[in-house]
Amino acid sequence: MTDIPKSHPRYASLVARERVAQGVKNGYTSSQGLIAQGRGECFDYLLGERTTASAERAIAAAAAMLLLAKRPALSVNGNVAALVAEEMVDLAAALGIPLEVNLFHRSEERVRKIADLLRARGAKKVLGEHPDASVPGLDHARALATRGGIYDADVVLIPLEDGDRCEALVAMGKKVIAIDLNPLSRTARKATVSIVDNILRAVPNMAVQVRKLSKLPRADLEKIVLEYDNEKVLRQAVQEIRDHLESSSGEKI
Ligand code: PTJ
Repeated sequence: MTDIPKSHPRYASLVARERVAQGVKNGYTSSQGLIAQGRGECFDYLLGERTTASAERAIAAAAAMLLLAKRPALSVNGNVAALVAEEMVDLAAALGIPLEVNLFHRSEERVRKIADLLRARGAKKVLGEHPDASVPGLDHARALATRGGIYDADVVLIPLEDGDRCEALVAMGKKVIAIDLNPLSRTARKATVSIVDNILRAVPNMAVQVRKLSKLPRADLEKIVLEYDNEKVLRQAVQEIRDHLESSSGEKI
């Protein structure tokens, strides 16, 4: 890896870039993942590279929804593996559930490499290497899913996902939690809960919230979910971008 000095003003962003590039070199991240990271970076810049109030609200609702779920599932793709493998393992441990490798540009070799990486980071159980079902409405290998995992989950976390698959999972009747820095993306618009935040900040924050909220009675969790309004949160995320642009440019937008 390139040696990036901690004093560099863009240290966090350069490290993230390096991790995705390393994922491509190691064969678990797709080359398209580099483009996805660039797009994400751009939106993070517009947001001010911070977890906004709307993202905090979405993270709390997502944690409550995962805790209330009968069969929650956590999806991992090549970018997620490159950026937050350890943190996803910790989130799965906090919920006591497996992780499932689910790829857009699927190859059996990448699935195996990601599963191996997650196991090396401490994952107890990783699904996705032997899919036995297909998400209806999606073509080719990207539809593949596992019974007992994403296929029959009632709540699914899909970080950095493509809009089609998000829509197809919602059409199956699932509650879908997205992590996507673009509040205008189809994924963010179609998901039940959209966390507009960098996955680097969102996943550790979710694990903290899951552990904290797990001490609450079910009725309190239900209240958090009931009061959550995703459209409002997405409007607020766009407003937060505008506010940041106004404060950093000194121009009224
Ligand atoms: O590993 P695979 O084959 O499953 O492929 C994974 C990618 C991410 C390449 C694939 O799902 C893809 O092409 O995704 P998209 O359509 O580029 O969408 C990714 C979304 O994630 C975009 O809206 C980005 O803004 C957003 N994003 C990128 N990096 C981050 C991010 N959101 C949060 N944190 C990031 N670090």
